[in-house]
Amino acid sequence: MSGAPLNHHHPFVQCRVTETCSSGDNRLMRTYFNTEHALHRGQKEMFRGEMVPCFEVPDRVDFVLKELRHRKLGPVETPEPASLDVLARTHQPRYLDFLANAWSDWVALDPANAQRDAFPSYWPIRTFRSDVVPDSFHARMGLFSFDAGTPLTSGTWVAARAGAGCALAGADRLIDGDRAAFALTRPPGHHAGADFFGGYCFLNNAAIAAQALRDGGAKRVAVLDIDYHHGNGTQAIFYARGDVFFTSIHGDPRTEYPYFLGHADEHGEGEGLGANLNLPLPRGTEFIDWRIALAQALRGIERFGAEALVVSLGVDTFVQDPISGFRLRSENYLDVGADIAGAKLPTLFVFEGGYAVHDVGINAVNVLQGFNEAAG
Ligand code: OKP
Ligand code: ZN
Repeated sequence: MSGAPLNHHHPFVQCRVTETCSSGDNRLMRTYFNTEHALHRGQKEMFRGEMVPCFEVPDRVDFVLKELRHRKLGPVETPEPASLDVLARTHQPRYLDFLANAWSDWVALDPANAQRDAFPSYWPIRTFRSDVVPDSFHARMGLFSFDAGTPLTSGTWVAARAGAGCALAGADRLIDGDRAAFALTRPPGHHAGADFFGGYCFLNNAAIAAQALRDGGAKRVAVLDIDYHHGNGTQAIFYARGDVFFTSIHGDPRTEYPYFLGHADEHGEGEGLGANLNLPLPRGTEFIDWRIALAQALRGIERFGAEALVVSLGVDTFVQDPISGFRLRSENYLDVGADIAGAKLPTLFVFEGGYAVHDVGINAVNVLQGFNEAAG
């Protein structure tokens, strides 16, 4: 982290429009790629009572990387993994401690566990206590998770930590004055809360970046989540805070994962009241209606007065996505990027979902290219 203190020369204060931001390189979008990502490679996931091959596979980001290089979007770099101190700005220390030791705890139960991924089976829902961290590893898995569809593997912690480092490096780029950056990483992050994993997510990369932007001098930061699934973790992390605005366009939680959060009447609480905007849409929604919701989200961000923007970039809104229900086409993603550029904010894209593996690269890079072309 650069840790640059806020002063009157700071880009966040000096300019919200790209032409006046001269301290960084505005022509290229730098990508921070998690070279450790394949260390997280789940074998199977629980899906409706059956173990099925994981949807969230290493190939996903390799297709994006290939497409980025093909279109010469900008340089690709790999930063240092996130430090525990920086992660603790967003996640609870007891959760980080659990994650860091989970794999060795799992294998300590039985050496044969080294060959199988770990899953939770027991959860402390209403009426149970969550303040006592159990000695049992099985119980800890449940305490720190919310679904059975997220395998914890031998390389999960290392991969996730390196991924958070990519999000942090991207935030640093914006602090140094760049117009935009891209954190290309998996596992994704937006379902992970301050102290829980789930939805294929362990560390909330977008939230970690938003916090780093705050710590780097941006007074108000917005997170725009355009993944098909509601970013319950990001919402929860900032729900009571007035300094980070969260807005999300997603499948209606009445029928879509993660089911228990993401309704339109969730507006934030306390200091955060008014700083949360959910735009749930029915399964089957086409781009024309999705784009109206995007305009509404962007109006919310403008009204909030954000100085920097983090985009949770999921492309599982694609018509052919195997686990999602919106109907966006590849060419629509160019418009998505252009619309986001219209916010005229320093923007960090953080890769999230997208499971139509062969199209994920084209779709994600279309957003970035559409952004670049509109940003000029
Ligand atoms: C993560 B991200 C399929 C059912 C849904 C969880 C979906 C997580 C999506 N096994 N499982 O938001 O793209
Ligand atoms: Zn998703």
